[in-house]
Amino acid sequence: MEKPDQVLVNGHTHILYNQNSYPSNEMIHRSAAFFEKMDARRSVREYSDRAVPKEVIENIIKTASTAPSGAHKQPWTFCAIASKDLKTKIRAAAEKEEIETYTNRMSDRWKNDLSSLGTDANKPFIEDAPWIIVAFKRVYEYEEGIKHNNYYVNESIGIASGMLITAIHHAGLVTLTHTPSPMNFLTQVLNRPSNERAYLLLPVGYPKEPVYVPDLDRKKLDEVCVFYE
Ligand code: IYR
Repeated sequence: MEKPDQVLVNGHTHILYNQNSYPSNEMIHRSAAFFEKMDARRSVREYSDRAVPKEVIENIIKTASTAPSGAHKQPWTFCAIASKDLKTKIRAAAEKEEIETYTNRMSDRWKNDLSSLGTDANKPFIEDAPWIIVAFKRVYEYEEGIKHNNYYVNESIGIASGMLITAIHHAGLVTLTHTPSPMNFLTQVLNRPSNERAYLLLPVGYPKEPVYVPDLDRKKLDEVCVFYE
C-alpha cells in the first residue's frame, strides 16, 4: 500500500511517523532494564557544589518539554537558576514559608509521616546545588491580545516534571521535588509574568559524598496495578 509522507487533517499537515519497535523478547529486556535504571532513582537532599555544564540543564529541560500537553500548548516555563545571589534569596524565602509550614500548617500525622524521611524547614540544597530548576505552569496565554486559558495545565506540567526527573536521573545527576507552600514568592523573586504559577522547585546536581537516603520499599506491582484480561 502506498504510504504518503504526509496527509492533510482539517487542513493541517500530518507527517508520517515511524516509532522504532522491537521483537517481544527484546522489548521485555529493554523494559526490564529501564525499570532497573529508574528503580535506582532516589530523592537526594544533600548536594555537592560541583558544577554541572549548562548544556546538560538545557538538554534535560528540552526533554521535559517533549511531554504531551493539552492541545499541545506546552503550558510550562522552566527557570534554571545558577546565580548564587538568586539561590540565596530563594532559600531564605523558602525557609521562611517552611518554618511556618512545619510549625503551624502541618498536622501531627503529616509530620509523623515525614519523620522517616528526615525533612525539616532547613533547605541548604537550594544554595548548595549548582542549579535550581523552578517549574512554572502557564495558566493562560495571550494570543493576539486575547487571554485564553490553557487546557489540562496540572496534568501537563505534572507529566513534564516527571520527564524532567527522568532526564536528570538519566544524566547521572540527582534531584528532589521541593514544594515550599505557598510558593508564590517565586513569582516575585524570579520576576515571572502573572500567567505563571510556581509548581515545583528542583535542585539539580551531584550528591554530597557520602550521601544517605531513607531505606524505603516500593509498593509491589499487585499493590499499584490491577489487570483486566
Ligand atoms: N513541602 C515541605 C514538606 C514536605 C512534604 C511532603 I508530602 C514530602 O514528601 C516532603 C516534604 C518540604 O518540601 O520540605
